[in-house]
Amino acid sequence: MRAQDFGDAFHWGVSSAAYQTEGAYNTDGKGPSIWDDFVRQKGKIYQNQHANVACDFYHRYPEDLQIINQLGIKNFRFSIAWSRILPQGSGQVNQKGIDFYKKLIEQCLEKSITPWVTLYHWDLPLALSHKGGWKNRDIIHWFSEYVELCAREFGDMVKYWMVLNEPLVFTGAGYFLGVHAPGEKGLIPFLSSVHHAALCQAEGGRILRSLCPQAEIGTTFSCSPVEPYRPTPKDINATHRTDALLNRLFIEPALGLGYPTDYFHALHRIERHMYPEDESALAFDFDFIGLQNYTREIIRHSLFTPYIHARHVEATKRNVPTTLMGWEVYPESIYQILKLFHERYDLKKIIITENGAAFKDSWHKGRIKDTPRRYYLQQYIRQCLRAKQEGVPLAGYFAWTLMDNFEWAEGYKPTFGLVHVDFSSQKRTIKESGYWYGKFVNDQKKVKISTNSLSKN
Ligand code: IFM
Repeated sequence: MRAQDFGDAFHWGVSSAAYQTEGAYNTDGKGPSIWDDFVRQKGKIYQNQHANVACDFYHRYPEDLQIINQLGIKNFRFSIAWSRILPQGSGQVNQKGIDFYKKLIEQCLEKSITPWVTLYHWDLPLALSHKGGWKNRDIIHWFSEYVELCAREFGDMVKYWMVLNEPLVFTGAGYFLGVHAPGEKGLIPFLSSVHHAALCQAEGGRILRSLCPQAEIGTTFSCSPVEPYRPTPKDINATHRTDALLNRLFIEPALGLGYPTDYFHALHRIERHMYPEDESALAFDFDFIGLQNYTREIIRHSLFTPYIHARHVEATKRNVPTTLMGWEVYPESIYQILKLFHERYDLKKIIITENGAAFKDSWHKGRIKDTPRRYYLQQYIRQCLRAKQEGVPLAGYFAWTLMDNFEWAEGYKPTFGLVHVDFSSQKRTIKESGYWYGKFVNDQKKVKISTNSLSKN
């Protein structure tokens, strides 16, 4: 397999997110976000860790861009922290925050690294959360103001935009399960947040298109192929319901298909939050769809799981190789999801905006040998090529993630980075996988794929 097999126009990159890397949580006028608040609540995050400093990317971004450059990676996906530029979420603009992102983007461009900007990667301004956050329909106005500001300030330098990162995760984990910020639980907070996020997704696209006509506009979805545990009608129906939730909930309204209520009837309750004009307001013609895939899910019927009556069978109980997240290593998942989205929706362009793995890294003579991560990337990329060769309009691949960072409720324990970060000294060390990825995306020569099976972690 060669990077060139994907074609010269293919976008190879690395992904990251503001809250997970920037630190500087209250520096230069930044306002607090829901995550700054959530991490302070005892017992929410592994070992009560936080991202007050994280990778200190706010101060060290020139060094990090240098690493991206050294590896010859040409595309860098990062997000803007809403409360760094609008500390209260709306109203007063923080010029120092604007200046930070301008410098970051300028330095990318100087180094011939193309910036790919995500507008919302989960760090809602706390002031807006106090007014109901994603549950409050006013978020459409707050979000529009934020998107307009970004478009006006950065639109002449940024071509590639993603409106939301994984809306199912921030609404599901944040407003239904309560395991992510802001820690709310229940169907009503979840469905109202879903509907407002879906409206913002489309409205954000419209604002970008009107203010930045040259822009390529996308949004990103977490997605996984789902399979029934047993071929029984109950498990098969549970799998359909899970598919509606995991893979269809946000893309179908964006495509003008409405919410996927066919299998998952509890979703009908979302209609209570809808105004007559919303059906058309949910749709937007995105230039690309970002898919983020890590694994597959095996689903069984479960009477005791409210609303969905389905649960996944944990990979750790299935005797399969797993990552530190407990996610199955299953390279074909990325092929299956690419085929599924292509065949179901006939999308114009798909970008894999995240894929990667958390493994324990080991030092060997001053270098980090993370062979399982290298194998993982090689095998998943191989499956992307397979999908592309079968006609999927795949135009890019971004590894998650540039460097080890704050993995939300799991803290710093699962390390996904191509670059190791020593959080006590902030020293960066490129891992074997990072060198491999840089070599692969540049060097057009054949890179041998190991046939060794992935070890169980
Ligand atoms: O770290 C996250 C990222 O913020 C969103 N997608 C999945 C990654 C790994 O869990």
